[in-house]
Amino acid sequence: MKSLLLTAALLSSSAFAADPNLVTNGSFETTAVNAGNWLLSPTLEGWSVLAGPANFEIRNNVVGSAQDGSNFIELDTTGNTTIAQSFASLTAGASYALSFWYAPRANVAAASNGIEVLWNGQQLGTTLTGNGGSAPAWTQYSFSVSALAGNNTLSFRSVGASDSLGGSLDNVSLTSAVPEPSGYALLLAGLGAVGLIARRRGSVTR
Ligand SMILES: [Ca+2]
Ligand SMILES: [Ca+2]
Repeated sequence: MKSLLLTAALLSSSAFAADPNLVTNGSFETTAVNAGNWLLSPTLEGWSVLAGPANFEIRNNVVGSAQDGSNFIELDTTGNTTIAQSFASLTAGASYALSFWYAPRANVAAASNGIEVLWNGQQLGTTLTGNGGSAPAWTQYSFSVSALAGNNTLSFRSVGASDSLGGSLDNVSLTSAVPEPSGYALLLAGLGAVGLIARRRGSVTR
């Protein structure tokens, strides 16, 4: 009895546990960068450069701290770039929750700090920018996006003055916005088992 109830509870809780991040290397931590340093890399796990100089600028707590982990990236590398990640197995028509953190670069004017976020080539929201000041803060942005059949592409591009100084990005996540149908099925199965046990127990003890 107890073990059956426990099983039902575990089934229902696991069905509604936080969905995993579908973004590969969304926090940009897989490339080793010395603390307090930065580098230009032609590769970055999970990501590709769609436009601009063919490098990623990965920074380890230099000119600002990472929002998550140690690394973050700056999109105006040696010029404005567009980086992207594609998702091949999303459910067509389903909604997904996109989240990321943006910060303007310290002591860089808003006209040079812009970043745009695009889902399947369509811009989400407005251009993110800000006057860096001496200690710029990270800001989280969240969007709901709908998946098309086939590949879906998330991209970020730096805009404004292309001068090797620009906005930063960290902690990108994409998660399923609602529980999967299998999650509901597991929950219903768990509740059904509990109800059946309760009825049986009631008939015996009465
Ligand atoms: Ca990070
Ligand atoms: Ca710039």
